Amino acid sequence: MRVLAVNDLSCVGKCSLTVALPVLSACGVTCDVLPTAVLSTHTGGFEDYTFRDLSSDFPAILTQWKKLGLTFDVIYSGYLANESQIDAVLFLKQNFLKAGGKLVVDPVMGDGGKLYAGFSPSFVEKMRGLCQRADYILPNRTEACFLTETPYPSDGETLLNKLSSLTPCPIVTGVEEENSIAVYHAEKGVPRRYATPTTQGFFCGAGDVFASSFVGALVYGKPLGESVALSAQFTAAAIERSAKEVSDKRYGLNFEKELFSFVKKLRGE
Ligand code: PXL
Repeated sequence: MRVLAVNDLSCVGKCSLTVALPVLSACGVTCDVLPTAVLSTHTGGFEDYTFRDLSSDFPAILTQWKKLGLTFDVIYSGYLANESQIDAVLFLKQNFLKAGGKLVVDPVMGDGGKLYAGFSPSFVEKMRGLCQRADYILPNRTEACFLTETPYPSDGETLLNKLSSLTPCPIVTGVEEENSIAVYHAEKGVPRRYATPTTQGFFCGAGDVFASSFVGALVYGKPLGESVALSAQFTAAAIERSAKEVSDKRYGLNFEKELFSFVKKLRGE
C-alpha cells in the first residue's frame, strides 16, 4: 500500500511530515511525500522561523511522476502553504489516486479558536471546497468551526451535523469536554463519539499524530470506528507521556515511545 503525504517539512517541532513518515512506516505502509514547504520550525509559538514555499517545484515533480506512471492508494493532505496547493491536491486526486483510492484531508488551518499565521478567510473557503471532495476529513474543533462558520467553541455533535452536509465522513478531533477529549465521527450517517480521559497540555503536532495514525490504521485495513479509537488512544498516550517529559511544548509530542504499542494493537498482538 502506498500513501502520498502532502504536507510541510518543519525541520524542528515534530509535526506534519516528520510525524507522518515514522508513523506510516511503522504501520508497514509506504509513505511517499510531496513537501508543501520547508520551515526551520513550525509556526506555533516560534519566532523568526524560515518558510520556503515549494509550490513552484510541483509541476516538475508531477511531470516526472506521471512519466513513471505512479499512483497512490491514499492521498493524505495536511498543511498547505497557499491556495494554489489546494488546487494541486484536487489535481493529485484526479491524476494520481488509484481507482477506489481515498482522499484524506486534514484541513490544517488553526487551533485554539484562531487561524494559524498566514491563513485567511479566503483560504478557509477554498479548503471547504477541498473537504467537499474528500473521502475523510479530520478537522480539529477550531477548523470545524471555521469550515462550518460556527462560533468557537461549539459542541462536537453540532459540528459533526454541519460537516455531514459537506462530506460523507467527517471526523472532528480534540473536542475538550468535562473530563475527556472526544473525537466525533459519522459512520454511514450515524454519529459516534470516542473519548479518552483528559490529558494535560496543548502540543503542536498532536493533530498530525492523530491523522497519521488514523491513515495508517485505515490503510492497514481497520474499519473506521476502530481506526478512530486506535489513533485516539495513541495520541492520548503520547500526550500523557509528553506532559511529563517535554518542558517546552513547542517541540511536539514524544510519540516515538508509544509507537510500538500502537502498532502492536494495530496488529492485534
Ligand atoms: O501541526 C500543525 C502545523 C503544521 N505545519 C506547520 C504548522 C502547524 C501548526 O502550527 O505551523 C508549519
